[in-house]
Formats: sequence, structure tokens, C-alpha cells
Amino acid sequence: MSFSGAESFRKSSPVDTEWIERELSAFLERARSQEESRPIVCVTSGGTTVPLERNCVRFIDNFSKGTRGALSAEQFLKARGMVHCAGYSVIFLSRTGSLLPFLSECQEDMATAFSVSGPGELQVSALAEALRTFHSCTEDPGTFLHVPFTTVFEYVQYLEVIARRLASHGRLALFYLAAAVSDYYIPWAEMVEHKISGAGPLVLELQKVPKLLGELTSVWAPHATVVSFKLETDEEVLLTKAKAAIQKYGVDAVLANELHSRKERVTLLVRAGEGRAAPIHCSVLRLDPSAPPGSVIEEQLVGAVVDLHRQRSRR
Ligand code: PAZ
Repeated sequence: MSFSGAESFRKSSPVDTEWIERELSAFLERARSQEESRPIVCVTSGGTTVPLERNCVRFIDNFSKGTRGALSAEQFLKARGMVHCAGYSVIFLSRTGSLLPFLSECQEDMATAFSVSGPGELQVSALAEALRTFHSCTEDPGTFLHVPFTTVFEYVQYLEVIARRLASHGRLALFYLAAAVSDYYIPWAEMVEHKISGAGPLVLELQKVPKLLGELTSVWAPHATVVSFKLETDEEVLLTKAKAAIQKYGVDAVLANELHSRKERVTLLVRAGEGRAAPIHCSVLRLDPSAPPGSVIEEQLVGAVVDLHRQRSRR
């Protein structure tokens, strides 16, 4: 497989990765003392932006607020699925300003609390409680590392740095890729330096972002367990595209969701065996309508992924 497109995409934009190398080294050093009991997951979350100018004033964005990633990270921190597992250590690669584990509900309340249509409900005691939970679940050194990104260039390069460093953890490393990554971008070389003039219509020519999943599974972290997400708005094409991600890029599983029903129903597709041509097993995960208030489908998603990770880690 040729990755020349991916190489030129990465080289097309200057991104500082030194700080994350340093943060990762410190995090992995601290995590080492607990690696017997705490496997590591990299959760990606939120949407990437596509800048239109080098000195960026305008950019293309997408809908994702990072709810899925934040709620899933909570579940991983609490997960006790693997032998003697005290929960996962989480590297949270998320969009700057998007939702955070344990705080997402308060962040959403805060966004409406000052709305012009009247004050929403912002419970200060709930915020304090959420902060306490966040701290108690992440205070052990080596338990939680937040790596914020904004642009698609940062996302891809940070993911590569994390993957290459986690490669030494072999199958014990898990990738749970819930971020909504841009499909199109403007190469740095073709981007204007300054703010685009507002005079007249604007015509943009965007290039396809190369698919990086294949590189993750075969070059960056070939022994890790990789679970990606697939989002579509047309149910007819959802499963076909999700299967293609397994067959083309060799990921271990895909969680396929449709935009409007994504909080109630997600299909899990698992590669049952080695190699891209292995059979694929499908199961549908649903949020039980009679589940207690506050229940979220991420409990099931993460439960299923932890089981899969346990099986893969034993091979
Ligand atoms: O961030 P959110 O909770 O609003 O949405 C989650 C999601 C739909 C972005 C995620 O479940 C997903 O499908 N991510 C992959 C999108 C894709 O590139 O197909």
C-alpha cells in the first residue's frame, strides 16, 4: 500500500509536535508503574477544522461537539473489563473547547444558562460534583492526558506521534477513534497568507484528506487494537462503508452510526479473524428506552470494545 498522499499531507503544514512528545514521555513514564492493571486507550473526539488562510480567520468546521468521545472516555476511566483492570489510562485527543469527560452535562448547561430566551438551569452544586468526579477519576498520575487539537493537520500529526509512542505497548494499546475528521482540506502551499478579501464571491478548491487509518494499523501501531467510527446520514450506505473500513484499512472493529439516531442505536462490526478478508460480525447496540434517566449508549459501546480489546490482547 502506498502512503505517499499521507506523507505529503502531513508535510504540507507546519505543526509543533515537540510539546506533545514531552507530555507523552512524562505520561507514559507515570503510567508505566500501573500498566499491569491499567491498559491505555487513545480516545479521539470532536471535529477538526480546515483553515482557509495561514493566518487563520476563517475555517471550515463540522457539527461534532465531542459528546461521544467525552462520555466514552468516562466509561474507559471507570471500566473494569480486563483482568485486574482498575480502569483504563486515557489519552484524550480532543478538539479545543469541545466536551470533556464528566463535565459535558455542565458544559452544555453553561452554554444555555445565559441564553437570551431566559436563563437555563446551571446548578453550581452539580458543577462542583462533576469537577470532584473528574479529579477523583484522573488524579492518579498517568491516568489521563488531554491533548487538544484544532485543525485537521494538528489532529493527524498528534495522532501519529501518539500511535508511534504507543506501538511499544503492542496489543495493550487501544485506539477508539470517535473524532469527526475533515474529508477535504486546502494544502498549506496553496493557502493564502492573509485574511481572504470579502470582495466578490469565493470559490474554493479542496483536496481530499488521505485516509490515515491504513497507516495507523499497518505502520504507526501495527499491533494495537483499532476501533474506528463511521457516520453517515443515509442508512442505505452506512454498513457498506463501515465494512469497507475493515476490509480496506484493517481496523479491528467499526462502530457505525447514523446522524440523527446516533445516541440511541449504533451497529458494531467486528473483524472475526486475522487479515482484511476475515468474516465480519455485526451486532446492533441500542439504548434501552426503559433505562434509568442519565443512561447513555456509550456504556454499551465501551463495554463491547473493552471485551474485544481483552480478546485481542490475549492473542
Ligand atoms: O461528537 P458527537 O457526539 O456529536 O458525534 C459523534 C460522532 C457522530 C462524530 C461519532 O460517533 C462518529 O461517528 N465519528 C466518526 C465520523 C466519521 O468520520 O465518519
